[in-house]
Amino acid sequence: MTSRRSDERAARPASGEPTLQRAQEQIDRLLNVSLNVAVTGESGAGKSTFINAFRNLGDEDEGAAETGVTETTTEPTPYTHPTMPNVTLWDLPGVGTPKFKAKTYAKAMKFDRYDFFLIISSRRFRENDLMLAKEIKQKKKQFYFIRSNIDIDIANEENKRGFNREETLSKIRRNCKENLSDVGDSKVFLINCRDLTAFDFEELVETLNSELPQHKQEALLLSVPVTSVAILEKKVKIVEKVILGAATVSGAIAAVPVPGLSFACDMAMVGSFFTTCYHIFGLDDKSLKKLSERVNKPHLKNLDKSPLLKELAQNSAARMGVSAVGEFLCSLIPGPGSIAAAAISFTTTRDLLQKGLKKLADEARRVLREAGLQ
Ligand SMILES: Nc1nc2c(ncn2[C@@H]2O[C@H](COP(=O)(O)OP(=O)(O)OP(=O)(O)O)[C@@H](O)[C@H]2O)c(=O)[nH]1
Ligand SMILES: [Mg+2]
Repeated sequence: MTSRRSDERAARPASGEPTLQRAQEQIDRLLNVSLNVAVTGESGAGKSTFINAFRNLGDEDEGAAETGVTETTTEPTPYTHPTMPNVTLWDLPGVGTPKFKAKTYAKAMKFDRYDFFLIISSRRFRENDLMLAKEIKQKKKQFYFIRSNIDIDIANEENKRGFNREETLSKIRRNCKENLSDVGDSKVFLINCRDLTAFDFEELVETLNSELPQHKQEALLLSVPVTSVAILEKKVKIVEKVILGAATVSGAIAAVPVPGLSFACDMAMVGSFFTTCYHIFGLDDKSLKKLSERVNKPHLKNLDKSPLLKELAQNSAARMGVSAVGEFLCSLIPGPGSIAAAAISFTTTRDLLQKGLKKLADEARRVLREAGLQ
């Protein structure tokens, strides 16, 4: 009979880490990728409003950037993403105000420290918008041009005779591109900063995703709000990859139980892994409330919760022991009845993670279906 200690050793992959720990490490690694996004533009363009929407916060919520009808943001202010702590959106003061003259703005805002820039411009293209684009290009950085207040433009135009929504949007896009032609072929996105589910937000995410370095792409995708099924499915793919990467162990080892793993420790890891996913998929109560308001479907925030979601909600609200979530997931997989008392193999842990992911992803799909965001 092999001793408990040698079983343990045999069951561990070359790196010496069990699967769950690896999954947690991979998630931690993603959570630690730093991404600094500068949001710039003229005063009143919608910078702070965009940042709040991106962080899934209302303008009145605790921790939200202040927004207003007069010059509001007067210092470059970092806003950390609530789920992805190393993704920071920098709310820069408006350019071209008496306080921040266009000439000295780039230097004062320390343009070097950002990964990329979002220039937000509302209503009419301005000289300052072009100046910003030139300064950013000069620093050999990338910018994406956001034309905000599109909802207002459309509302103003739609009562005119012969109104054509697509033509109006194309006209605005063309106008921005033409005005930016001095700095090359620029990417322009039409956005309602108060509702990212409308207009070009998804195209913006798609473009950023294709242009950022791989590890930053994943950090970005995990941090964007779930505004559509396409975005949700991208997030699910990343988490799937994390699980598979974490579970890549040799076939022989994969089947061996790991009696040495502490049950309590594993269950805490499973719990914390899925609590992170729960927020990333927008299933937490706050996100559901925001979504229900945005799509004007009050019943969304009171949707019947599956037992797994109930556990996650409780765990998330209490910000304490996460083992109940793990225990619940364990009860879903066939195996030695009470896993608490038995060994847990790498294949078992991988199955558990995959089953949990599928359940959460299905919940998130159901929410989007109910919200009419397919
Ligand atoms: N309808 C609509 N309103 C918007 C949009 N973007 C911003 N607003 C409103 O415009 C006003 C100014 O927005 P802010 O986000 O405070 O603008 P800012 O660019 O941060 O302004 P400063 O901090 O002064 O530089 C607020 O009342 C917002 O609610 C948009 O896309 N659509
Ligand atoms: Mg502001």
